[in-house]
Amino acid sequence: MKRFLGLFCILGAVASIQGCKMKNAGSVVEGDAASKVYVAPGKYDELYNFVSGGFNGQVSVYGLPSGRLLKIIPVFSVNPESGYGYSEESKPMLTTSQGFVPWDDQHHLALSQTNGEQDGRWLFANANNSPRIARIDLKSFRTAEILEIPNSAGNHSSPFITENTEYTIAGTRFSVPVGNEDVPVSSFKDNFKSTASFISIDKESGRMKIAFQIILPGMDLDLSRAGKGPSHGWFFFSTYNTEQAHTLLEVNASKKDKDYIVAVNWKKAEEYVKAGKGKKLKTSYVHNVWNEETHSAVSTKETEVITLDPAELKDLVYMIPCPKSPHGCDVDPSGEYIVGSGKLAALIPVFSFSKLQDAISKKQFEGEYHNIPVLDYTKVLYGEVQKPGLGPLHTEFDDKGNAYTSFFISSEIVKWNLKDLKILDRVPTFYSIGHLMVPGGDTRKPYGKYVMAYNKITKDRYLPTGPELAQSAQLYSIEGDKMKLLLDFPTVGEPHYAQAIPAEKVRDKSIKIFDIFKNKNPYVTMGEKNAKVTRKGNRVDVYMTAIRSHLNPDNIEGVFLGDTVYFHVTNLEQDWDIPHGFAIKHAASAELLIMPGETATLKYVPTRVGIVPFYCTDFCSALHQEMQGYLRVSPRGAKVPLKFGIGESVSAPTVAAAK
Ligand code: K7E
Ligand code: CUA
Repeated sequence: MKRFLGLFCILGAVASIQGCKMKNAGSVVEGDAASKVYVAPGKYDELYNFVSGGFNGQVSVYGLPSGRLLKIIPVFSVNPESGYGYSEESKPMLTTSQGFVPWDDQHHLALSQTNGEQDGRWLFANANNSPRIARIDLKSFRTAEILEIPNSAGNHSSPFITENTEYTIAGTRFSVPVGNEDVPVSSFKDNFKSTASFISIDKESGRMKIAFQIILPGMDLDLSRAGKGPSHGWFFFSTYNTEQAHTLLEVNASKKDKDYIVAVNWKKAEEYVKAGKGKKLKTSYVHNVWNEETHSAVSTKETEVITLDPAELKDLVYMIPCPKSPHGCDVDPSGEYIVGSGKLAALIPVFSFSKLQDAISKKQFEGEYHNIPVLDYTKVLYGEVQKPGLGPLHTEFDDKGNAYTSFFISSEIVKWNLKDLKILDRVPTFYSIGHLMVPGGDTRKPYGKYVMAYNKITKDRYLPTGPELAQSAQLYSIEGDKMKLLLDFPTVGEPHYAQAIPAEKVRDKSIKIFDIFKNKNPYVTMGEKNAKVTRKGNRVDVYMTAIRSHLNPDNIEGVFLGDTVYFHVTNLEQDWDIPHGFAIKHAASAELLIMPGETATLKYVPTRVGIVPFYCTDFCSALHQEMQGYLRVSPRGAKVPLKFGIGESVSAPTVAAAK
């Protein structure tokens, strides 16, 4: 125990010394770096870079190589800027089996693939805290779907993807009791399980569905990757805490010399499911789907999953011993090499998929882990990268047979060769890198050219901003033999994994407007002449239109304390980049940002008698500032008739009321 605590103290000290030592390290940037990242005004970037937001819960989009922030896509956290999670239409997106959840922790991203190459259709994102996977549509850059994962906690090894987007994955970081939940924490070994959920993706619509869940022994599934090429049909998960500790994991989960990489044969799993070997398990989770025609989400309750037990079903799961609590578990572009990164290991083991197949067929096992065969380490090992650095976390690959591993403690990226496992180069990162990313580096066809570092600590890199400093991304050229730092920029939230894709695979599919004639929102107002206000009991519905430069109606009277008012705002514009906003004084929610052709609804409950102004928040025209109006709120029981209108019609309440 002492030994481990001691080790952590030393590692901590190394990290902080690093912090000071690197103070003037900015000089490692060479003279031509600026020209390599300069994207002239009006010119487009070469790549889209999608970056996880960590505790921000969103996904941000940068252009590369410039590092310019293009957009923040609201995914797992409410976003008052756009009304995501506040508008009536979008609230169901953030619904879970436990009700509305306004925040999450977003770590990993996966772009959809066809034949092992990025196809630019969808981006998948995980939520760690309340286990979910989101699908983002890259035509609209909006969250199209969120699926909750039952029997899971800490959905960390997620949402990695297979080479034809057959499945995206969700693995539990926390083991939890499956079935009866009310058990002592100390009964971990008996009652707690980890689960690997395989989520199928419809080829046309992208719709997700939990195909099956594999119930594994209690341990922590950390990261995962799909096999590709020859290893297509397999999924690999890194694990820690195979000691099955339930307290002081810092010490108790570092006792064994080796944990495992779990190798799952998912083609076999499909056979078992087809043959009816799966068990149906009652549970509850929700599935939220955004409809682009109604401009609203529907949340559906699901009650069942199919589970598979690898202790009973043979040839489904194998365990590969891997040193020292591996974090990353990465498969190279050829599909032959599986790289495990033991956080406390002094080497990087590289496993061979063909040797794995061979060892399985020859039954070269060194034992069992809860009735699952454990392969002989030496029989599946391709080789070890010796003395690579301190604290390896993640590995990405280029198109020339090289691997790039991030080292948190020694704060560097190390380039090494996959064939001879020799170290070729190392560059410092500023500071304490977590993930790294080569565009397409997780596919069969890496784009190469750049490696990005996503760093946890920035210290002295930017102007101080109080106790909390930005995290950062750093761009390095990998075109030559040596890596070269080109640029760094602060990120939104804490970045973990990221993806990047050549711009042309996404750019031209990007939609510019929503067709107003296809708008099927039940509260759409088709044209200004249909604008109206209706009352049913205490509920008032305002059917409002927005077009440059007025909201219609812009005068509303006959609303009383105790009413609930729904503003359904339809943006009648059919021009690119002309959203309108809607905000009303003292609304206890957000604004709405309504895209051309879209309808969105803000719920507003008046809290006092008086005149309440509302206005458009997005500077849409020369007379944007005039795009405003008034709502009159009267005491309950006051004799104020319902009237609404704009211009002349305001003074004709009877005409308006008769509409
Ligand atoms: Cu940041 Cu992928 Cu959550 Cu490693 S994990 S750093
Ligand atoms: Cu519409 Cu400003």
